[in-house]
Amino acid sequence: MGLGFFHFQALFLLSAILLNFTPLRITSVSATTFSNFTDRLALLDFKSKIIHDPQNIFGSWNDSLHFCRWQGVRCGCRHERVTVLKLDSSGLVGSISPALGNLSFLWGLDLSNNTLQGKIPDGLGRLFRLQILVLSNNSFVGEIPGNLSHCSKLDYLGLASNNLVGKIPAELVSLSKLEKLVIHKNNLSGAIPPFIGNLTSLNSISAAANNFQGRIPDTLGQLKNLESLGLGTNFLSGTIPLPLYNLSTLSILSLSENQLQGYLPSDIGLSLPNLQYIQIRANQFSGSIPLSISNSSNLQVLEAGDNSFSGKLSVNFGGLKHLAVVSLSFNKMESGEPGELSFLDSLINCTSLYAIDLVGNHFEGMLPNSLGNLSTGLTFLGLGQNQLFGGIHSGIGNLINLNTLGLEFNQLSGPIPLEIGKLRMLQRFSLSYNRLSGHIPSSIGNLTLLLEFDLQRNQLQGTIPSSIGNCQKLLLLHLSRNNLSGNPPKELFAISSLSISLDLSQNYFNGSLPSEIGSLKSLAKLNVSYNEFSGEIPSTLASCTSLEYLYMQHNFFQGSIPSSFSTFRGIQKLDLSHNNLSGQIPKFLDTFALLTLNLSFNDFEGEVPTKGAFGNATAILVDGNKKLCGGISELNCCVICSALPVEKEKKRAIFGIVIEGTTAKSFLRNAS
Ligand SMILES: *[C@@H]1O[C@H](CO)[C@@H](O)[C@H](O)[C@H]1NC(C)=O
Ligand SMILES: *[C@@H]1O[C@H](CO)[C@@H](O)[C@H](O)[C@H]1NC(C)=O
Ligand SMILES: *[C@@H]1O[C@H](CO)[C@@H](O)[C@H](O)[C@H]1NC(C)=O
Ligand SMILES: *[C@@H]1O[C@H](CO)[C@@H](O)[C@H](O)[C@H]1NC(C)=O
Ligand SMILES: *[C@@H]1O[C@H](CO)[C@@H](O)[C@H](O)[C@H]1NC(C)=O
Ligand SMILES: *[C@@H]1O[C@H](CO)[C@@H](O)[C@H](O)[C@H]1NC(C)=O
Ligand SMILES: *[C@@H]1O[C@H](CO)[C@@H](O)[C@H](O)[C@H]1NC(C)=O
Ligand SMILES: *[C@@H]1O[C@H](CO)[C@@H](O)[C@H](O)[C@H]1NC(C)=O
Ligand SMILES: *[C@@H]1O[C@H](CO)[C@@H](O)[C@H](O)[C@H]1NC(C)=O
Ligand SMILES: *[C@@H]1O[C@H](CO)[C@@H](O)[C@H](O)[C@H]1NC(C)=O
Ligand SMILES: *[C@@H]1O[C@H](CO)[C@@H](O)[C@H](O)[C@H]1NC(C)=O
Ligand SMILES: CC(=O)N[C@H]1CO[C@H](CO)[C@@H](O)[C@@H]1O
Repeated sequence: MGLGFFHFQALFLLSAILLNFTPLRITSVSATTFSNFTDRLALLDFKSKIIHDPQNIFGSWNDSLHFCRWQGVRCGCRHERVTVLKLDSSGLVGSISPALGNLSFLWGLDLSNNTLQGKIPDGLGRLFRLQILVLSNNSFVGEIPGNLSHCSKLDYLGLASNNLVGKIPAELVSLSKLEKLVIHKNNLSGAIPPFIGNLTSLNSISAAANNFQGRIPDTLGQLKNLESLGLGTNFLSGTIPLPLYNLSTLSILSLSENQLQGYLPSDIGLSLPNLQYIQIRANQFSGSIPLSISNSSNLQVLEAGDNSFSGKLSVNFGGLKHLAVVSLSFNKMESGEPGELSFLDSLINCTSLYAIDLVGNHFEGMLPNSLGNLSTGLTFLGLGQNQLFGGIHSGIGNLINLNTLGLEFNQLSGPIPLEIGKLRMLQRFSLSYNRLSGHIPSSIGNLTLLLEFDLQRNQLQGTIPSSIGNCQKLLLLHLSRNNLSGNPPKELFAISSLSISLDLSQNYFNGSLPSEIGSLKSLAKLNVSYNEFSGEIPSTLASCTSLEYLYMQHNFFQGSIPSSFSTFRGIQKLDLSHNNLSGQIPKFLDTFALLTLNLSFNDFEGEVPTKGAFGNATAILVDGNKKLCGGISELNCCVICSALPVEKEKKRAIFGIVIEGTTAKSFLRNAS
């Protein structure tokens, strides 16, 4: 396991724009009017299909109140006819009555964010005055009714976050007034139909997270009012149609997680001057990031990770005052020229900067000093998996709002600057797989919010500062493969939050493990292997009852396996090999669901159990223990117990008598 890398993903779905109707205004209503009878009946029928009303909305839907005063109902001024029904976020459970199709004066229907089920009734197609239909965030199933095409005044169609299936019905081509089509997070399929390009009033299409496939139709280029296009997380292929780059009004272009390919045109920043969001992550785009991006002066988010972009990144970001996210992770950016990271200098001007993610590229060079002058608003800095070398400048301590700092898998050298202690918001911090040297600064004790801290595979030396005990939220700590030494402070073993992994392996740690280790009650993986630990295995270790992996091999542990280990029921892999452990293999181990157990090269004695994991020769390693006997024959390790020479001295010590000829087996029986 291990962190590998930190990777930023701004999750951006065009959210449903929920409409705020103006407050309920009802002009004089005569209580004796019976003329608007059908509206009342339709509302009552609607009510009858709602099976759960936790906010008691329908408490006001009673006989003594005119229906125009019922909660969520609004009538027109001239006729007492329902014009708006707005019952969003009301916790309603049930289905929608087709009778709503009788509310023929209705222009606004918002039932979003409830738990309405069943199909969307095609009777809604009779609402020819309807302008706003919002059913987003419910549990509707079935297809989008083609009958909605009769709602020719519709300007907002919100059906997002339901379980709708099927294609976008061809009949909808008649919705010539439609401005917003919000259908993301459904299970719609088929192609994005070319006729969408005929809906020339459209300014927003939000169709992400469906099963759409095929190409993005060229006809979308006819949508001269289009401001946002969200088609992410579908199965779209082909290239971005060139006519789309003519939509100078476009501010959001969100196409991440598809199978799109091709280049970004070199003049993209000029042809799309209003771009605020470009999200094309996880596609197959290639070529370079066009310099003209620097002309998109409103740009906030550039998210182009997980593609095949290459070449030098020479964009001058200096003029992009609103830039918040630059994410180009997992591409092939490089130039082979010095000063490859100088684009970072231009980011100093971007005072809204929030995240920089360049993980997994081929960037080569020193970390520029300008890093410390980036916006203090920066929360994410990911430069891992590149070819960066040189030292980490102390200026990094200026980025006081960093939540994630990843510099892993580079060739950085020199010490970890003391100033790291200023990054008090840091939660995830990795410097693993570099060439860092010197001591772990004690200022890390100031990073009290740390969750994951990975320093593995460096050349760090000295001891672990006891201040690490202040990091009481740590879930994971990896210090393996360094030159660390001394006895780890007991404060380390008292970080009871540690739950994922504590890895101290392949250092020069010595001394015994403190009894505090029993505080690690949530820890799943403990690795202290390949060190110089000595003394007995503390019996408190058995209090770490969540342990699944325990690696203690290649140390100088002595004594026997503590009997308290019998509580280690969840353990899957246990490696105690290459120590000086002695005594018998505890019988209770044969009741554990062990995947592997390595006891080899110790000084264990007596009989190898045969039951449980011991019945599987590939799971068990016991060789290099001269005094063991028995075990299943496939183990092929030990003499049969009757052949084991009896150790006279020991028997004397225990029994005070010598029983010549007694087999070790019966000896053991006698002893128990
Ligand atoms: C809806 O209107 C139709 C006629 O247009 C009528 O038959 C039906 O009863 C009405 N339903 C309700 C619930 O008002
Ligand atoms: C009808 O609803 C109104 C508003 O909630 C309430 O004040 C009134 O008491 C209700 N009348 C009856 C008979 O339930
Ligand atoms: C959706 O409804 C729930 C209550 O059912 C509410 O807590 C939540 O804020 C609503 N969401 C929106 C976006 O209005
Ligand atoms: C969708 O509904 C769920 C459950 O009621 C709620 O938690 C969530 O906030 C809603 N989301 C929106 C965008 O309304
Ligand atoms: C759907 O629309 C067609 C054409 O206007 C109409 O004949 C049909 O009755 C509608 N279906 C419903 C259930 O309203
Ligand atoms: C969505 O559709 C796919 C196939 O198109 C199907 O496998 C999947 O179960 C559907 N999911 C839901 C939530 O309906
Ligand atoms: C879309 O508009 C074009 C002309 O602009 C027209 O030829 C075509 O038939 C229309 N498509 C549909 C499905 O109506
Ligand atoms: C973009 O618009 C210009 C001017 O209106 C036009 O000449 C050009 O052909 C258009 N390009 C595309 C790809 O539609
Ligand atoms: C940063 O902004 C200043 C003033 O707004 C400008 O003079 C300078 O050129 C900008 N720096 C970069 C690298 O664009
Ligand atoms: C760490 O915190 C202590 C006080 O809690 C402070 O004196 C010290 O300067 C801090 N170190 C760093 C590097 O921020
Ligand atoms: C024996 O142990 C090996 C290694 O853990 C495992 O792959 C294998 O499935 C086990 N065989 C049986 C029969 O449990
Ligand atoms: C359809 C209908 O009957 N509408 C009537 C509702 O009530 C008002 C006020 O009495 C009338 O003006 C509408 O004609």
